[in-house]
Amino acid sequence: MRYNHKAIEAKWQKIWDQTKPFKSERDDNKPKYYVLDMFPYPSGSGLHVGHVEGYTATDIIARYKRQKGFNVLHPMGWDSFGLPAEQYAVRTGTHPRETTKKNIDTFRRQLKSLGFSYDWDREFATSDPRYYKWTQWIFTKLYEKGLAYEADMMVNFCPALGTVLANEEVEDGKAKEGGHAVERRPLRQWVLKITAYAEELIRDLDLVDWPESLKRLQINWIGKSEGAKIFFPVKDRKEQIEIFTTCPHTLFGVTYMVLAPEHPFVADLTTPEQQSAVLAYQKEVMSESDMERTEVGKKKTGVFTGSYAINPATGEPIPIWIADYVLMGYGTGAVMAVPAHDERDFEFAKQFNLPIRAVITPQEKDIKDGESVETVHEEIVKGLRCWIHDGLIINSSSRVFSINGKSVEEAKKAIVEWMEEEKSGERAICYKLRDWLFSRQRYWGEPFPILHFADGTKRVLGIDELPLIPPEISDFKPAGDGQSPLSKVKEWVEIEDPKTSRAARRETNTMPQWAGSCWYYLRFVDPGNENEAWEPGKEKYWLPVDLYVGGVEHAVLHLLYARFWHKVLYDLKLVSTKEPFQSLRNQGLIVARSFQDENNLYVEPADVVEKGGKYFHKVTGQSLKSQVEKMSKSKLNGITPDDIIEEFGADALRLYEMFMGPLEKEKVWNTDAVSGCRRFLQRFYDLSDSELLQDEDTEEANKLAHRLVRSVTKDIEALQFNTAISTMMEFINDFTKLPKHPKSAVGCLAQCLQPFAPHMAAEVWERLKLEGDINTKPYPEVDEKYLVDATATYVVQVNGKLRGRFELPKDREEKEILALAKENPLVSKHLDGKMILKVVFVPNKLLNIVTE
Ligand code: ANZ
Repeated sequence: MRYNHKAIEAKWQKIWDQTKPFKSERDDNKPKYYVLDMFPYPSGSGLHVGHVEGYTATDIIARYKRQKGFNVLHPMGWDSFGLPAEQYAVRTGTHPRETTKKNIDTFRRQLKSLGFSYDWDREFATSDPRYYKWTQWIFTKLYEKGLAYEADMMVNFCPALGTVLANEEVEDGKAKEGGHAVERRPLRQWVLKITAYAEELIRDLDLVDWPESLKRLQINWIGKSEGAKIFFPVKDRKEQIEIFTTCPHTLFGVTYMVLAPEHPFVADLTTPEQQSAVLAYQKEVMSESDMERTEVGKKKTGVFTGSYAINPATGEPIPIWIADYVLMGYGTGAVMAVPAHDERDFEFAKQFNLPIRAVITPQEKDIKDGESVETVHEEIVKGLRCWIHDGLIINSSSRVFSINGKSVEEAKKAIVEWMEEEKSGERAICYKLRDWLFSRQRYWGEPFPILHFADGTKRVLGIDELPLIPPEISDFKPAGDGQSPLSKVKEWVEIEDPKTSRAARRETNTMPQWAGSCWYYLRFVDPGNENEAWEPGKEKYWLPVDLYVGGVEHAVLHLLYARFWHKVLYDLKLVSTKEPFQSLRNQGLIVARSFQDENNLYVEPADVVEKGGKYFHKVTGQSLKSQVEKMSKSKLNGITPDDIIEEFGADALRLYEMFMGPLEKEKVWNTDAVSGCRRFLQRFYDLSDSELLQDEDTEEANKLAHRLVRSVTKDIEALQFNTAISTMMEFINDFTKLPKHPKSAVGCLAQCLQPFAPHMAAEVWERLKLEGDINTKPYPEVDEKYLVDATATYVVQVNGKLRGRFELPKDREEKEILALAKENPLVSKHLDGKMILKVVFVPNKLLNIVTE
C-alpha cells in the first residue's frame, strides 16, 4: 500500500510539537553538542531548496548526536532586520514589522513541515526589542572600549533615491536599481575598529576546523603585507612623507613619489604654479571608487605638485606627484615609485616621462626558457621592460651603504636594519582590511544608543535605557539628504536627556543587518533572559558552536564580523572561548538545469525527456538546449519545497537533497529523482507489513544490520550523507531477499534512517512496537562478531600463478578487483606490455588473469 506521507508526517509533527522531545536544557552530567544553521532572512519568497539542504544536514547531525547520548542544542531563529521589508514599506506603507511577522510565520510553518528537530522554545527574531536590546548593549561595550567611532567617510550617495548605497548596490557609477547617478560624498558615519583585531583574526584560524579554502578567503580578505615604512624628507621643508612599501630593497631605484590626491600634505606641497592643475585633478578623482582607481590596465593619470622629496639612501631630490592609483585608505596613502620594478609605476613613468632606474637584475634561474640573461638585463637597464621578479641587487650603493650583489631577501633585511639605525625607516605590517562602516540610513534596523550634545560631546545610553526603540512612523522614505528616515521624526530626535537634563539629539542612523547575526549564536544559549544577554554558566556550557553549516557566500563578511565581536567579548571576559565556531562546513549550491527549444523559449522540465545525456521535448521530440544556472524566480526554474513536500513528502525531500551528492559540492536539481527516494522509503515502510517479520534474530540479518550500522556511523561522522543513504538502500536490497525478517534488524535500519527521514522512521518504529522513543533511544552498538565475515580474501593469479592477495569487503565485482590488481606493482609487473586474453573470476575468492 502506498504510504500516506501527509498523514504520517502531520501526525509526528503534532506529537513533536506537543511532547517536545528536542527541548534542551543545560545538563552538566552530559556532554553537549551545539549544532547551528546560518539562520535565514525571512524573505517574502519563503524557504528555498538551498535552505533545506543545509538545514537537513545539521538536523541529521543533531538527531544522530542525540542518539549517541549528547545533550544537543539545535536552535532556529530569524535574521529579520533588512532591506527588502523596508523597501516594501516605502512602496506600500506597510510597516516592516507586519511584513516580517508574516514572512516569519511562513518560514516557521515550512521548517516545521520538514520535521527539523529544533528546540522551538529558543526561537527569536533579531528585530524583536527583547533581542536587540542586547545588540545595542554590545555596541555600548564596543564604544566604551574605543572600538566604535565616528568618522567622515566617503560614501556612495544617490540623489535620485535620496539614500546612501552599499558598494554592492552600485555598478559603473550608477545605482543598480533604477540606473540613477551615484556620487561619492563624505558623510559622518559610525565605524567599528575591526582592524585592531586583524592579526588575531588571521592567527586564530589555526584554532578552528574549517575548510582550508575558506580560511584562505579570510586571510586574503584581511590581506597582511609585511614590509617597511620609510620617511622621505621634503626638500627645503620640515615635513617628512611616510610611505609603506613591501619592497624596501628597491630604495635606490626610487625616481619619484606619489601621494593619494586626498593626502593631507597635498595642499601644502603644491606650489602656486601647480595649484589649479592639482585642484582640478583632486575634483576629478573624487567621483571614482577605489575599485575604479586601481583597475589594472587603466590609463595612468596624475599631476606634479611642484615639490621634491629627498631619497634617504641617495640624497637625491625626487619629484612628488599625486595620482589616483594611490589610495588614501591603504598603507600611508603615499608610495615611493620604482618604475623599473613595479608595473603601475612603470606605466606612470612612461606616461609622464619620468626616469627609470633598474636595481634588480635576473639570474639564470629567474628567467623563462628561450630568453637570455644578457638581453633581459639590457632591456631592464634601458627602461624598456619592468622586472617584478627575483634577482640580484645592482646600482644600489652610496658612500655609506651598499646592498649590491645581495639577493632580494638579504637586501630587504640589510636595508631595513640600516634604516632602523639611521631612523629613516622601520619594519612595518599593513593590512588590506578596513575598519567596518557600521551605519545605515534606514528605519528597519537597530537604533544606535547614542545621544549627541550641541558641544559635540556624546553620551552612550546605559543598560537601564535599553532597548532604544524607534518611533512608529508611516512614511518610510529616506530623508533625501543622506539622513535616515528617523531624522524626520523631530519629537523622537530632539529631546532633553533625562539623565543630564541637557538638550540632546538622538543618533538617527541604524546598524547594518550584520549586527544581529554577529552574536545570535550566543543568545540561543539563554534566549529568554531579561536581565543579561546570556548567563555566563550557560555560555560556558554550550560554547563554542560545535558545528556550523551554511553557504559559502558568508565565507568572509558574516564570519569575519561575528569572529571580531566574539574576540572583543572574549577580551571583556564575557565569553570563554577565543573562537565562536569550532567546525564549519559549507553547503554547495543547488542549481537548476533549464531547457530551451530552437526558438530559445524555455521548456518546462516536466516536458523534457533525457536520452543518453541529451534532452528532448516529450511531445514534439525536438532536441533541446540545456544549461545549468542558479535557481531564481525570474528564470522560472525555482523549486519550492512546499510543492515537493505536497507531492512526495518531507522525508523524501530530505533524503533526496542529501542523496544528490556530497554536501559541499554543487548539485543539479532533478525533481524526477525525488520519486526514487520515495520508493526507497516505501520499501522500508513495506517491511513493517512483511509477512516474514519475526521476533527472533537471525545470524544473517544481524550481519547485515551490524555492517549497516558500522558503515552509516562512519559516513555520518564524516558528513558523507549521500553514501550513508546508498548503504541503507543496499541494505534494503539484501535484507528483503532474506527468508526471515527479524524485527531487530528493521529497527536498526529505522535508527540509522531516523536522522534522515524522521517521520517514516518513527512510524515504522511504532508499527513494529519496538521499545522506547526512537528519537532518544541509544544508537545501536556495532558487535564486531557480526563483522568478521564481512570481508573476503581475494586471491589474484596471473596465468595461474599466485601474485597477490587482497583483503576486501565481500561481494566486490570483477572489474573492481581487476582494477586493484593492475594498480598493485606485485601484480602489474607480470602484466607489463602483455595483452590480457581472459579473466576468470570466482566471487569472493579468486581472480585469474590470462595473458598472451
Ligand atoms: C615600492 C615598490 C617597489 C613597491 C616595487 C612594489 C614593488 P601590497 O603587496 O598589496 O601590500 N602601495 C603602498 N601603499 C599604497 C597605496 N596607498 N595605494 C596604492 N599602492 C600602494 O602592496 C604594497 C605595495 O603597493 C607597496 O610596495 C607600494 O609599492 C604600493 F618594486 O613600494 B611598493
